[in-house]
Amino acid sequence: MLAATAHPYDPLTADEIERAVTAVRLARPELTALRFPLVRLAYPAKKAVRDHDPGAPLPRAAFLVVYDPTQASTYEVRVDLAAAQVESWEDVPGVQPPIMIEEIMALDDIVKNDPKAVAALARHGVHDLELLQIDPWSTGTLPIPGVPAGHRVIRASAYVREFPEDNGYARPVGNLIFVIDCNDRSVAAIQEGDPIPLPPESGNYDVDSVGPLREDLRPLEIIQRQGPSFSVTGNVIDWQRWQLHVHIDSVEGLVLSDVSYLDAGRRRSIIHRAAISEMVVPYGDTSNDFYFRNVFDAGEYNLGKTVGSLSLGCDCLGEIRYLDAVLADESGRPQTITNAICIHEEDYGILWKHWNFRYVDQAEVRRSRRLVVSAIHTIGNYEYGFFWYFYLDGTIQFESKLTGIVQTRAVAPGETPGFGTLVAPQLDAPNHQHLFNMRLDLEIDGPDNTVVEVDAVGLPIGPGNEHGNAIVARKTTITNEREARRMCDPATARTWKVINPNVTNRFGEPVGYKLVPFVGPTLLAAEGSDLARRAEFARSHLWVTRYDERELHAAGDYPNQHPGDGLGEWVNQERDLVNTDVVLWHTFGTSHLPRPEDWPIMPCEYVGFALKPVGFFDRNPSLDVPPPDGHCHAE
Ligand SMILES: [Cu+2]
Repeated sequence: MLAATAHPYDPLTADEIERAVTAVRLARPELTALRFPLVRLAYPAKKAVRDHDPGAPLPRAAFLVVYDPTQASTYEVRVDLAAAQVESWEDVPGVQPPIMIEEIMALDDIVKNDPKAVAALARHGVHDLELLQIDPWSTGTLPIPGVPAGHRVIRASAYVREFPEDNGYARPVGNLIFVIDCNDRSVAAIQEGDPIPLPPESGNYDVDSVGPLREDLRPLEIIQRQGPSFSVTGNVIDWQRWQLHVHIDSVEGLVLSDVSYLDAGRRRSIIHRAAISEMVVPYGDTSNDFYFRNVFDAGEYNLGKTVGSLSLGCDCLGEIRYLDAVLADESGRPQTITNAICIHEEDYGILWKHWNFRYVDQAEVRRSRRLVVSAIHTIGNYEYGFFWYFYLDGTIQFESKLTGIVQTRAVAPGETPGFGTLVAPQLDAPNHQHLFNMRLDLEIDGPDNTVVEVDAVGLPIGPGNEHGNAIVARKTTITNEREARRMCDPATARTWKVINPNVTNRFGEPVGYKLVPFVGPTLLAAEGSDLARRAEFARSHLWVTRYDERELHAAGDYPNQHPGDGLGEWVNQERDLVNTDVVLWHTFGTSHLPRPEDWPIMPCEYVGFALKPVGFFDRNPSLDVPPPDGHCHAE
């Protein structure tokens, strides 16, 4: 049962994880080799959450994906936590759970202990295996030589380090890939071509490697003598009129729930739940080392488990509050990631201003600030920072910060890469994409909403528009999942407005929030390719579906070694979407053509979107923000 201060979406505690795993083991004691790729809260029914009185008891349950490597079997199990009893146990045939961290950790030994692999490395000039780095690549459904059906596969690439802290991505071993059978813990095949010399330069970026450092940066300090303007109670944050619940999920990472705004004493719902439902990073290089490389970081790698521990004064500045994350490892033990979520406020320039220069020479200006809720994931070579921003004017924004180290490929001296950029001598950074999908279960003043596509269009010259200057908002209601796939249109400043037809503002118009895309690419993999089927979600900027609690992950629950599932399948149900519980799925990201400036470590690249009120309020909701106090300088 929930404690009095708890929220129905509070993640599993360490104790609850242990209870759930113990219940699973006791239910099937004959299965002695079980692994636990996923242990998460079994989300209570949405209606129960909506109707939940704070402090009232609500049953708690856990959902587990359990893998038996001896049988290559996957099970989905639900555990009643109060009774510590298994409620349901289902066999899920034909799927592979995500790649497990322990499988990644085993790669070094598997490769270095395989005589064929050692001989291949020697052919490629690598003789000292002590510091060899082996990276894991998911494999999709491309043909896999030498592996029995149903086995788990990782393709592995190798990088040479000269000392433990050395950046291995500076020296990829070219034209050499190992196919690993994770069930047999063996090298099933070696895919190699002619040896390529190791690139000559190292690529380190720590202080000792890059000095001398510039000396003309003076301190810039954030001081909040009276503390921050937010409060944190359990996993619930209150800031200004906003209230929201946050936690880290093992698959999705940072999850927002129950986002509401207190408007003249009335608490108004905006987001029921928002999280990254999937993300795919496909590489565009056709060589032996790269043609198979695309990763679904959520469904194939458990994105949420890659969250890092943040430290004061570096990742965030000012008055910081942190929340820990407790996630199960694959043996089912709870692990605490301290300071996984950072909560702080940032100054954000001006909120609004007008200088009445003609008659009274008077200016009114207000400062903008935002609440920042963030977490940073490290997935192999890359960092993804997920940042949610809440503003004083009702705007919500999501930003992903992409940084870390670009993926690399060795090329022969003098060779110009066909599908990438030289970032150092003989070092190619192949072109690739980062495509995120945000599942937005919005709830604008209640559960029943409608999505309207809005284009700003100019009208042709004609009656009533004799001068050809007319601009109108062209509105297209998305009525059915048949029309659920939409694309951005920068020329018409296309947005998608989510309205509640049952609640009107003072103009008699339905209240709404609009999704403002920051225009970016969709998937570039060719029609008919393995990846185009598997990453169907990334081929449209927006999808709209009718809410179904089983639909959480845009590429399906098990994209690892799967031919394709998720949004592309679900919309075939052609469910009606008007004045009902709708879910928006927004694909956004970037096509990354690497620059020399991205090496040896990449300055942050930013992608994301905003949610803005449109007639949700009757006027600018930030008029009551007080003017700046005593900190303005005349010169
Ligand atoms: Cu990139």
